[in-house]
Amino acid sequence: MGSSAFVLRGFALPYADALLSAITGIEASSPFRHMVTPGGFTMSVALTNCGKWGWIADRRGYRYSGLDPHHGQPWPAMPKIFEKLAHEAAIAAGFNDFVPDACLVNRYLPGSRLSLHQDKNERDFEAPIISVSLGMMATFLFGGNERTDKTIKITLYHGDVVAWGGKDRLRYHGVMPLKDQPHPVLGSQRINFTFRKAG
Ligand code: MD3
Ligand code: FE
Repeated sequence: MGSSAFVLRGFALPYADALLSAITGIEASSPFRHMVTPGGFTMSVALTNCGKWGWIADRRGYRYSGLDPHHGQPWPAMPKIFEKLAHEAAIAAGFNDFVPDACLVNRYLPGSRLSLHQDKNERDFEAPIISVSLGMMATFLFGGNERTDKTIKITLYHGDVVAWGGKDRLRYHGVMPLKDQPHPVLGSQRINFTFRKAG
């Protein structure tokens, strides 16, 4: 990967049970939903958030909001164990003092995909992003700073963590349509958490 992007294989395995049981609480108040992009496309990935800020898409654009538009209430708090995982993974990748204030939770089913994009709704591009994969494997696409730059493919497995920042922070990335290769614990789904400093 780029010089400021790191794949930490299996780093989240000790946290997997805690992450999965926390999802039950999060989705009870802020359910997974398929957002509609400003262009009018319904995302194949279902998403929810926890933490102070949640990422949303609607016909007006992409942004972070302190309130879940589903019910107009704040997003569920970020569990302490999420903060700890993100902080420890950041340190392992050489990013000190990372304290996330947003956690996007993406749920993929067979066929779900995420087209090439940059993560640029955050206020501060100095902070890294930490991504945690659980469940079915996915083929991740990692491009350059322009949409048309060549991409490389990286397979991400249950428990893998990716940390990126610095000069790689704004690189285009995406996820290929998921194949149905059921995971022994999660079955036919993949859950991805991305921890960010949004505010
Ligand atoms: C970006 N999620 O939610 S995270 C997203 O697997 C998102 O759900 C994907 O992109 C997912 O915005 C991918 C993993 C990742 C890894 C390395 C990157 C994103 C990256 C390097 C540069 C930029
Ligand atoms: Fe992204």
